Amino acid sequence: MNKNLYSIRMRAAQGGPHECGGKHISGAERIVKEKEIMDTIRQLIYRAQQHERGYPDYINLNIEMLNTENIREVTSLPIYTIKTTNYFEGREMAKKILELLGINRTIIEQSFHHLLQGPAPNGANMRGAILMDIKTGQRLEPDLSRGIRVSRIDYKPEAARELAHQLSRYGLNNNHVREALCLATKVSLFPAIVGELCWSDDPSYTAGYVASSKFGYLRFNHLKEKGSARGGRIFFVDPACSELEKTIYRLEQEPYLITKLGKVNGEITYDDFKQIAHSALKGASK
Ligand code: PML
Ligand code: MG
Repeated sequence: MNKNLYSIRMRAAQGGPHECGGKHISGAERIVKEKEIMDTIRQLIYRAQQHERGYPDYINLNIEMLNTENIREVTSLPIYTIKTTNYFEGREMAKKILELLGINRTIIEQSFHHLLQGPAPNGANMRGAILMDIKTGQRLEPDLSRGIRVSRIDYKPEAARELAHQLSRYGLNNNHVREALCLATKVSLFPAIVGELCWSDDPSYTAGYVASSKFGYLRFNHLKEKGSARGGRIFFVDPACSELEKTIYRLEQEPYLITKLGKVNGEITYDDFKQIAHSALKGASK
């Protein structure tokens, strides 16, 4: 069993705390044993101070013992990289996949517009995710500056080691992929959320993904232009869900550990994806 596990969360900003208008620099988190706390804190602070988005003058660290009985052990989503040569192509494919998830094109265009313009009321990126009603496009997160911060997530050490090994085969063993897969896996397990769209806010990292329980974690090496600091996450919410408050609480508070890995695949074409989607949709209708 998981004995005495701790959630350690770091968020860093420039120009003061996020709550006082500081610009988000970086955020990361781990679930570790007591004896690993000090090393983990050092790694997270180092990460905050080395970030390409700037040097933080505010770093918040949170250390909390978890009730191990409440930790859910789950399997990560299967990963695929859909071949793209530029971000126009990547965005168009991502939009088509979101349509297959039952979201209409107008709402999808609105979601892209949010991430491209900076969705916080002051035009900045958000630290957390946008929640968007797929029928009306209405934003549902209680705080439009902060968004929903999915938290208390990590891999069990054996799963983390195996993932690093699998991702290395495709040159994908980096923090972005490992952490985004972990987050997207948790989010995909909530029936209220039909899918997620994300791309990085780090100027040098152009990749992003569409994730869902239906199709898995579908990455694109290009969803934005290099040099752009615009990025973030949108969770598409099924309006039939009557338990939004509970879902938000669980996304932020409930601890999840990935103990098993879904398949880590290499690059596929959009036509390959169509085959995968066809089988997934056929399976779901049985
Ligand atoms: C981020 O780290 O800012 C989000 C990364 C999204 C893409 C990760 C990937 O390459 O799969
Ligand atoms: Mg970032």
